[in-house]
Amino acid sequence: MIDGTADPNGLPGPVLALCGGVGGAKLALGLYQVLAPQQLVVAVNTGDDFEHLSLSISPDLDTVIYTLAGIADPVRGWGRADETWNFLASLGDLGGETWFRLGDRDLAMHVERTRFLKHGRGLSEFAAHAARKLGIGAEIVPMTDDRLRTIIVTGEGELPFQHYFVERQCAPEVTALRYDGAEHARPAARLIETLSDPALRAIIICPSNPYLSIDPFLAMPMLRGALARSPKPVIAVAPIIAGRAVKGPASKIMTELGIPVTTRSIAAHYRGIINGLVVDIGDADEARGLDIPVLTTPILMRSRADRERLAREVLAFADDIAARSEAAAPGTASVPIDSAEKKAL
Ligand code: FO1
Repeated sequence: MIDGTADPNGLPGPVLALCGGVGGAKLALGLYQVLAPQQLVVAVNTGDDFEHLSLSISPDLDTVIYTLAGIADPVRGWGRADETWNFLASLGDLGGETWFRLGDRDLAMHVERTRFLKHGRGLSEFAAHAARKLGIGAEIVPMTDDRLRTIIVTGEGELPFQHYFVERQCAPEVTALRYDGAEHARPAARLIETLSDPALRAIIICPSNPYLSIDPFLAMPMLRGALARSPKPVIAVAPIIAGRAVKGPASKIMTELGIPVTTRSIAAHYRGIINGLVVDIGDADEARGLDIPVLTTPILMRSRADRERLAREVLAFADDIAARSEAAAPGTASVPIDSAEKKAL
């Protein structure tokens, strides 16, 4: 098993997970359950972030934090369990905006984050603070501290992400997507440090929506380059099973963009970035003949046992790919990003 430099406790090096909200957070939780806390860094999409009711809202970060802290609502997947909605009801009584539902418990996160940011402290600092306060041992980092916003180009014009996703319930036809600010956004410092860690074991792209949740990462040229050049295994878990999205509007968006809803399309989407793809066992035939290593296994995560099994299998697959590339070209599997490259980042 090639898993980077062992730490003083003999643990393999860290795993970097890239994820969006509800769907991806399930695998991040599985990884959290099977790894030691210090072995996991979760980098989270911030393209969905927005300012609403004068508050700074980071939905995917909060979903990952609540999920790993064990306080996420198990049915909705977003927001907190045992939520009450008195604030929202009172806001509605005053004729305020209620299309984006902020629960009473959840509200504290937005108020405190807004205060942090107003005092010039970054989103990375707030995420680390909130994770620590809620008892999470793993590191949770926003993909960037800079402003980067996903804009959905539709037949009805351009819509900011949450207006498309929540207010319009993904109804408008998508013709394109753009990631405002991506060209100049810098990946978060901890994300770059983790990517350049010689002990890094693997990079896992969680089964999040490639267009809405992962492309905002890849739209940052520096990050796309660093992932493409990484000597470590980069493994994606497909977000679709048998031609349908596991969660959310991925298949609707792919159809509207004229992209076949297949695991082949996912492999093509991540070409040049990934060196392994995990697809559902039911899609084994379709994935046969892909030009990258494929692991076929049940990928639907309904229970804790499902999440843990998938996390373990993904890690073993990554280790196997690292071992194969080490055997083919000894030494290259552990080459870190060099300092000149780090400076460029
Ligand atoms: N999703 C909804 O479908 N409706 C909501 O009213 C809503 C409110 C909300 C509040 C806080 C939060 O952290 C997430 C919230 N989400 C809501 C989820 C969010 O819009 C999406 O899941 C993500 O942005 C997509 O990953």
